[in-house]
Amino acid sequence: MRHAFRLAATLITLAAIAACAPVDQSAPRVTAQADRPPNIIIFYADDLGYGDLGSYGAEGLPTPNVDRLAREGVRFTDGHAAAATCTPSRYALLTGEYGFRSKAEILPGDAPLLIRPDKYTIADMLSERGYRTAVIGKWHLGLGDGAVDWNAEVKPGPLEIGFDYSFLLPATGDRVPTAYLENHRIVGLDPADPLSVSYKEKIGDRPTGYENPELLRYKADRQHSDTIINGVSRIGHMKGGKSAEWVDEEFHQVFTEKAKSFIRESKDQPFFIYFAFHDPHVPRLPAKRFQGATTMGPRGDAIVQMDWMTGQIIAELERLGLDQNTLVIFSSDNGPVLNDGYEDGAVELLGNHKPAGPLRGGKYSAFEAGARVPTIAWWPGRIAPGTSNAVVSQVDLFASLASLTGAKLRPDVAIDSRNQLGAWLGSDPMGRDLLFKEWVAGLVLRERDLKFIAPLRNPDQAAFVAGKGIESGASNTAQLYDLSRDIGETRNLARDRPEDVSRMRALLNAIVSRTRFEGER
Ligand code: NG6
Ligand code: CA
Repeated sequence: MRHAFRLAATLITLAAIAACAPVDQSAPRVTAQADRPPNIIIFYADDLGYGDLGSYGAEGLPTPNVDRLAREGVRFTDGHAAAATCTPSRYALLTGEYGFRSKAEILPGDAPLLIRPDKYTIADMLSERGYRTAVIGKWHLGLGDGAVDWNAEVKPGPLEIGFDYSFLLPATGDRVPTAYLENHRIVGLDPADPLSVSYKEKIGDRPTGYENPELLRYKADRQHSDTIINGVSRIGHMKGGKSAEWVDEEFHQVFTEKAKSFIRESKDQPFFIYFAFHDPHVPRLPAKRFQGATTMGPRGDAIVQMDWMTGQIIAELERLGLDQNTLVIFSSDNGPVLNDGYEDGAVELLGNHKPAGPLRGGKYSAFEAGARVPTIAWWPGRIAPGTSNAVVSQVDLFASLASLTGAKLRPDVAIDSRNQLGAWLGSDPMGRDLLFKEWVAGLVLRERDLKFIAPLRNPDQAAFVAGKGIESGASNTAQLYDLSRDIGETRNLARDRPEDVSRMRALLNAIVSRTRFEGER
């Protein structure tokens, strides 16, 4: 039924495109590819900061493949994830709704699926428009309904929320289970050695970081000191599943190959790939060929690895002649962090590199480095090369891609997502008037260059951010910054401009209490 519907949707799209096409007998015959909506790939880095690419000012960090996308496409200076941490950013990207509406917070590795099957996702929408859809890489949005049996079919998961194919790192690299999940099954599992995980107590007989620190490749904080896998202790305990254990140093090859084969298999119909890198999230264990690619240690080398993966996938598009009909978005789920639980040299070897560029804060933070991230849109022949200062948010990809593919959205779905297609394709220089963002303990609103950080009742909520050497932005009073003059958020204007503070507080409250999409999409 669903397939029949999809086929019908594809035919309608093709008919609509054909109907709009001017009839010109002398024109060369249009190829099948040109008749269809573009393929869409979202490359989504993990913890990549605003200053972490050559095209965003980094030196000593060779990222030629992503820099090429930036040079040939639109490079945004004011592009944002919806939040300063992974789970709510990904939630917003896939649902078009802010994470706080569903209490999206950093999840343990055994959490249930946060996006419930009845939620309409970007993958559902593209699927209805005739796309073949895949998610490859880091998930971290929960799986299953509660107590997951990793030895049986693991569901609901991506396949129940609109994806046709999934190949996942189930949560994060630093959380168990450290095994790939392909569609509903853990890959390479031996039924005689069942896999289970516990986030409460030790299970199984693998050594742990807290008992056997001498076995570790990197010293870790207490949270990252449970089961040791591949010489690195993780968050949570894992028992069994030996044959399914991943090798972190193989991620680059494994995920890249999965994406390339999905592209090959899907080349005759429109496809959508949400390609979620693990790099440069902790634990940073780049493959041997990237070790030493920078003088910054594993964090820098992991960024080079991420860049290589991007280049490989783009090369496959080009080899198949699909590049002219593929929209590529490149971005990150949140800003940078150096020590996020492991002593891997990220702090000591940083040198002069500024992962956040000129911005204040970092991952988790209310300051701009929390969620302002490298953002690039590339579509050869369709997007003109250039730099855009438009304010763009990943929450808008849903409605913008709906507009691109001709989908009509009901007002009760993707309620925070606006059609900003013009900004995303580089023709609208302004983008959003209001930009709402979450950080690990609170909310932020920008009205153009004016930035309001809502006060916290309990600023201690953000204490752990400071423990990572990052300025959290937590305060029990409101903050107001004028980014046009003060990109580093050093002068709090809240006292001098009480009307601005109260107006922005009201605007923010209106967003929080919204239940439907209002206005035009
Ligand atoms: C935190 C982890 C951190 C990282 C983060 C998620 C601790 C002390 N820290 O809880 O290492 O895994 O969660 O990162 O446990 S994110 O990019 O997926 O949001
Ligand atoms: Ca992240």
